Amino acid sequence: MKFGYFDDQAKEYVITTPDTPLPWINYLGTQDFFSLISNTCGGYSFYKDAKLLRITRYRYNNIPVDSNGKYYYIHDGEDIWNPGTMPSKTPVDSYECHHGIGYSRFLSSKNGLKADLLAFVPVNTSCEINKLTLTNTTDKPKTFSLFSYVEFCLWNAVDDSTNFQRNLSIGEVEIEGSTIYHKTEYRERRKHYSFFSVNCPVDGYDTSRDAFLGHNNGNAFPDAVKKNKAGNSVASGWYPIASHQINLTLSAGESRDLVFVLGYSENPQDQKFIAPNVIRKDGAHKILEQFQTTQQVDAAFAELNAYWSKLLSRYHVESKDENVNRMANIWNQYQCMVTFNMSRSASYYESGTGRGMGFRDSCQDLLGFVHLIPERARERILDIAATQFEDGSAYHQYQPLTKKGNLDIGSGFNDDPLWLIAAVSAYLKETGDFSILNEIVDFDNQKEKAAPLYEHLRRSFEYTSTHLGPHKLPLIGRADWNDCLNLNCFSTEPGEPFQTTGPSEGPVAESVFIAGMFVKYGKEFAQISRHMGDNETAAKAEQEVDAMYQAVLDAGWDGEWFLRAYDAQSQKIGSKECKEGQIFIEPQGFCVMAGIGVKEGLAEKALDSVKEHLDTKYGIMILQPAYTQYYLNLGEISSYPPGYKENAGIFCHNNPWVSIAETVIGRGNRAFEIYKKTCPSYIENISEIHCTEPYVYSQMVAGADAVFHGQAKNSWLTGTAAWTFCNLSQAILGVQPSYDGLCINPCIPEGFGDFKLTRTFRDAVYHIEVKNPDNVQKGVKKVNVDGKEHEGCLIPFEEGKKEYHVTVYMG
Ligand code: BGC
Ligand code: IFM
Repeated sequence: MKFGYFDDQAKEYVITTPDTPLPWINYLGTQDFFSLISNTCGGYSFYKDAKLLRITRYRYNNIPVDSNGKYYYIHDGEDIWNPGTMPSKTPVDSYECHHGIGYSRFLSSKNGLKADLLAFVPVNTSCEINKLTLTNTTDKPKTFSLFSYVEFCLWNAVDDSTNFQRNLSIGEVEIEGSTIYHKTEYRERRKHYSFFSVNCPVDGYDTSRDAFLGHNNGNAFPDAVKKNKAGNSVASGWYPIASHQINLTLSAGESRDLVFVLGYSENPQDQKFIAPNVIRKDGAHKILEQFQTTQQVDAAFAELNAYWSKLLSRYHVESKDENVNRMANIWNQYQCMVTFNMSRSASYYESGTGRGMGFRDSCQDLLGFVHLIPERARERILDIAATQFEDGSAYHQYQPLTKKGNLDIGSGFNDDPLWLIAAVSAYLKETGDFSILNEIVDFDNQKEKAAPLYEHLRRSFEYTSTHLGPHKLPLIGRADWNDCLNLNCFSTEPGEPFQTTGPSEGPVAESVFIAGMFVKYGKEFAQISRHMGDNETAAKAEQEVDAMYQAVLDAGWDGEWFLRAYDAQSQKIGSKECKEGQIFIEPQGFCVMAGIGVKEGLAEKALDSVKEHLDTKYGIMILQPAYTQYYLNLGEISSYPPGYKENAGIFCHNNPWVSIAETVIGRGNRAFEIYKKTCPSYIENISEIHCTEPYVYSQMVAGADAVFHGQAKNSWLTGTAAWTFCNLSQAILGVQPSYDGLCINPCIPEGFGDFKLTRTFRDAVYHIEVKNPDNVQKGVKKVNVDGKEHEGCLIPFEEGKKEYHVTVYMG
């Protein structure tokens, strides 16, 4: 069952009912100012950091689940209704929510009054625009009133939801014509303020939540709206909000545009001549004067669309398969931008207050983003690397505003260092900009400890090679990619909860997954070293990679598949000898991606085992059999009920690893089968089972052991976005950036047919045609570049050349 449809022309998903199985959201904003917005107008805004600079308030864990947002109430005759239907839930005569790329649009109507609400964050401006167009479609004049509503958050979202003894006394607002300023904390010279304004005179306003809603009222039918009379309240402490009242009369057929702007601004540092509580409004004025007219707003919206069209055109495929085209050209790339911006901080499943930017997460997000805006990827790499410790290990997370490592979480996830190599090598391949390796980057954010980025990579590599266990496999530390496999969490008492903050590294527990990473990214590091002319380091790295390869063959192979790990007692994890958790997905995907076992014939076996033991119709599960009881020696993983999350859920993130691994051994049919199973567009018609948004990936789909097999959770912020984009764009469709140029080597299913691709690579445009006359799954028999026959799949990049015409004949 579907709850809407894709409009590929408009690059939109059109939701046709407010009653989606879960809130289906979108993200507004490209750089600093961001909003989350659901299909019923729920959500919130923040500037740079969802924890520290939260602009509007949202209550997670609320009832109903999605019940705060930016709302417009229309009081027309007897009815009070909202364009997105929430919070009044008054039935409307028509409803559509169009989630587009960087904007959302709500089209609804009631009693002959049509509302068209367009929400977007303009490029390079710290505000969200809500353009509301109201049209009287009857043949008589219509008189009604409109009320806007946003609830301010007192900036630090954690403090805001906990420190009431203070916060209920500090709220301050100021009103200037149609602009309401939220200036709590301004008194403390914290620089920032926000404002909510409309481009017309108002008939009233409210800034006190209680005055607007009425005593003990929810926000479904505010008192002021019911009475048709704003209270002109001026909040002092308690709960500051911003609401405008606008009375309107529209003649038959008449339309009226109203432009609401929610903005963020910072006052200049030098404000010593201004009383601390008097707001400097010039920042707000500058923003507001750009959006006073419909023409200005339409121009800003056109600019946003042009911005996105240009970005998305950097990778564009035309194949017979509309799902592939839609995901590759629109939604998958879009989600990659969102995950790049948010990491795992703010979604409807991440509160924005817990996790900032993840070291491993952001490194992986970058893999799917680097082709879009390489300059931002560069900046991100340098920020991430600056949170690395001198020994090569790293803070697991950092706060986006301060860019400082998060002390509460600390370090000890032993896969982290290698992800930095993954990110940097992706950047180098995309851009050819080796100068980044000479950038001087802090360790632990301390200037006195800085070293070139290349040295950071060397220490990443060395951290792993110097932290090996008894089987010469990498020590796992607190966990590797699988956060919940905590093999060093020694609980003292039976039944006591696991402690992931326990000894971060036992001398014994080892990870075959990290071994796979080390082989894959160790090879990259060696190649990077050669490019730097550091042949000695390269040769040493290659030796260590070879040794690790051997260690995996010696101690990481279980007979039919790769083992997952050794625990703190050196017991096998992910082995046929185990009672439960006999096979895990991660090492199968990663070891084969790294090339381990390919020539020995083990790769094929491992991937066949994945199919046999882990596959379901909704995707590949992370492990089997699920843990049915809690095992103290395994940590959080077995704390989950069977079928959910890391305990045998379908982790969408590592499905593409297996799909890519299949392309390594040339099995295009199977690679694509795997791709399809979790691909949002392919499973749109089971939205009632899948439940999350059909246009983006979710972190997890419940596995076969779960009660709700097939139901997804944690949509949007997942490494799945980047990895599936790598899978589709590089492994399946086969356009692979490499240090020296673009390599084209597709691995597609039979019957996929010919396809065309346009790829911007280092500011040159590659027009690629892939022809497959023999209907093979992999293999290139002939390449033509600019009309000339070309040897091999790699098309070297030539400085200054702006266009390449490439034809690839598979066979
Ligand atoms: C786990 C959480 C864990 C988190 C940390 C998740 O996938 O299921 O329980 O705390 O990762 O990164
Ligand atoms: O690898 C992690 C990721 O960092 C956060 N979400 C879950 C994944 C698997 O545990």
